[in-house]
Amino acid sequence: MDLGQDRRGVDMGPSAIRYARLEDAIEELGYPVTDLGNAGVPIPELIESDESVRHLDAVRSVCEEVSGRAGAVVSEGLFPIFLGGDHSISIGTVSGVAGSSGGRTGVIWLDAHADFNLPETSPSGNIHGMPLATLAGMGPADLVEIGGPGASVRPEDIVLIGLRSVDLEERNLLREAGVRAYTMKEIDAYGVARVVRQAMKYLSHVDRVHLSFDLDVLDPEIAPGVGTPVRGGLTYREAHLVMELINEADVVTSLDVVEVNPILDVRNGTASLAVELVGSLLGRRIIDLPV
Ligand code: 5AB
Ligand code: MN
Ligand code: MN
Ligand code: MN
Repeated sequence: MDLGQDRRGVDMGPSAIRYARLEDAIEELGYPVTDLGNAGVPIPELIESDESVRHLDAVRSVCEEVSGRAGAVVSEGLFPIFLGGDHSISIGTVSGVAGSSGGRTGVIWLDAHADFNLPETSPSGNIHGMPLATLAGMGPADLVEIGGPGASVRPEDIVLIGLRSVDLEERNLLREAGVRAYTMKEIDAYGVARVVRQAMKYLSHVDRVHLSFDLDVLDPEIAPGVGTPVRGGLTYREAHLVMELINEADVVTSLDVVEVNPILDVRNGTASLAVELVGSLLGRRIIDLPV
């Protein structure tokens, strides 16, 4: 889906990621994969939106479908991986995962942005800047209700990592909600390993963890194929280390891979890097010897 923002192309993200052989990469690790195909998404040229929140109705109906399908997969005890698409799909993925699993769902949000805007604070009207606030119960009522009434996750069960572009009013919302956030400053100052270990400790009380991976958390030099690039992101090795350390903690139970834009990409490099990083998250080792 690319209805949550105004630059065309992220709707082709899932094709690019499949083409970069995600399925093979996971099967090589010994896990069987079933591809459930695409969600039914209208193309923006065919729908009209005079909404102040761009394409609100269409995003709601897509996220409702995704939420239902997410819930069904989790109920079977399986690990769902959701390919975006713009980040508004996470309103569907996280609400579905959280709503059908019982207990508390924690969220790790890897992103250059906080995605914590409300319609009233958004500078763009784009829903991909609002999913996290929505999941915490604060977004447009129509979207908050997806997957069941009320918030899908508690603000204190959310950790943001990699921030470097947060709007002014969005900062106040994050502070008031009490969300834990590690910006690139903390990563530069303490190192990515310490940040990830602290984040894991912070989330140790939850029953399951959803990892929402916006490719724009990576530096645009290694991941140019994203809609909203911001300088100063994770390096190649930092990104792998984040995934390797999250794998070591063995807590993640569902995953989004979002915001890949093949139109802006170079030789499918961003999608290929996404596939590599999912491999590290799911346990690919450089060497199998004990150290
Ligand atoms: B993404 C911005 N904060 O709300 C807004 O890529 C950008 O899912 C949002 O992280 C970026 O429009 C959304 C300016
Ligand atoms: Mn995002
Ligand atoms: Mn982002
Ligand atoms: Mn984006």
